[in-house]
Order: sequence, then structure tokens, then C-alpha cells
Amino acid sequence: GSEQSASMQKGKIIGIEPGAGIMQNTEDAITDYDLDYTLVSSSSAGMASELTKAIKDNKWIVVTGWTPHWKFARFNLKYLDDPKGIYGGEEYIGALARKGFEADNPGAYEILFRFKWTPDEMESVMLAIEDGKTDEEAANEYITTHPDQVSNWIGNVTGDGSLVKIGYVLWDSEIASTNVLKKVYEQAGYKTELIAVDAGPLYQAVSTGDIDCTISAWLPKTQANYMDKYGDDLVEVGKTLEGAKIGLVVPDYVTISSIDELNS
Ligand code: PBE
Repeated sequence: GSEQSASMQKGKIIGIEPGAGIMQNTEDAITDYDLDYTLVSSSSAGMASELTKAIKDNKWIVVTGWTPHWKFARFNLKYLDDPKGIYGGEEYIGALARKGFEADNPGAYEILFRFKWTPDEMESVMLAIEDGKTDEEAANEYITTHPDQVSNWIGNVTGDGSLVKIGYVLWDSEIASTNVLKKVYEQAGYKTELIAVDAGPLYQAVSTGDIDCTISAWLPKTQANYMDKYGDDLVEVGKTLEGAKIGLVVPDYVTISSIDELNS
């Protein structure tokens, strides 16, 4: 029964890549709430498959979760309340650029500055990928079905065929957004290179100028540790998406409602 399953899964929080901001936040939560839990590192895909399996068997599970994410469209899930505010409140997804990107490539910078969409729009691309489309197919489909938005992003910019190096982390959300940005740049007349790295090396590469830009920055709280370390050596261009959120997520059938209750 689910009660037995419950005790089997307790004691673990299923996490994602060790470098993700949410992993640091979760270590802080374990300490500050004095949780009798260990955080298990995995990957975004691994977390999602653990979650899918647990729900199929009606088992107790707690994962590190974030919005936008296709899992909220697919399953009945809830965030656990976080009375201590360890996971912050409303987060945004920022665009970061290397110092000098605006001067060297003003058109490409302008597109980055104007690239803004909603959680629902981003989630639609994530869902298409989850439904089996390739990253590229899903991004193409988004571009062709949102021509007005794309032309707003591009504005009067005419690309000169130069290369824009875009860094990202292989989180589902950033796979979706970065592939859309890539298509926008290509439609505007730029070449692109996508460079997948972990979060720490990503911030470092923007700060050293090894890559031009990224739209993988979850702020102000999620990746505060990386911003503290590298923020002075990079440019925060703008907010690509507002209304993001991170926290601990459980299926609805898990009866607790707050992180406080995890030990009980
Ligand atoms: N996330 C999704 C990332 C940002 C994107 C919330 C897993 C993190 O740094 O935790």
C-alpha cells in the first residue's frame, strides 16, 4: 500500500545536476529545517523519470522542482510551503552577456535584450520536446507559430552573419528556451553555436568572455551563489521571463503541505 511505499522513499530528496542553484538551496533547506533527509544528485531527466515512476506506482516521493516545467502539465503536483523562504519568492530568468558583447555586436545584444516570453509559452516548447519532438523541431514549431513575437524580438536588426556563442545548461527549461533563441538569431541573420556546460562553468565562461551570452540564469535567489562570484565580471542584460519558481515538489497524493512536515 502507499503507506509502506511512503516509508520506503522517505529520507531522500531526488535532486538534479549538482551545480544547479536549486541543489544549493536544498542543502540550505535540509540544514535550516533540520531535515532528516539526504539530497540525491541526478539530472533533470533522471529526476523526471524518478517522478514519473513513483507516480505510476502511487509512491511517496519528493523532488527538487521548478516552474516553468512540463511536469506540472503532465501530473498533479504541488510545491511544499517554505515558511523560512529558503527558495525565495518569485524568480525570473535572466539574460547574461559577456562584457563587450554589446559593443562588439550591438544587433545581437539588442535581440537578447528584447527576448521575453511567458511561463506558458516556454512550457509549450518543453511539452513539445517531452512529447517526442527534437529540440530543433520544437523550437522551429514555436518560431513558425509565433511570427509576430519573433519579429518583435528581432526588430530592425539585420544580422551580419557573425557567430553568436550561446551557453546553456541541459535543464529542460533551458533546452527549450535556448533552442528558440538560436532559431531567432538564425532568422535574424546570425550564425550560432550552442555550448552546453554546468552552471558554474557557464557563469565563468560569460565572465571570461569565452561565450557571448546565456539565458540560463535563474535569479535573484536560485543562482545567487554564482552571481556573487561572477556578477561583477558580466553584464545582466534583462529578464527573459518573469514568474518563475523553484522549491520542493511532491505529487498531490502526498498528504503533507509544508517543508516543516517532511520529518513527521
Ligand atoms: N533549475 C532550472 C535551475 C535553473 C533552471 C531551477 C533547475 C537551477 O539553477 O536550479
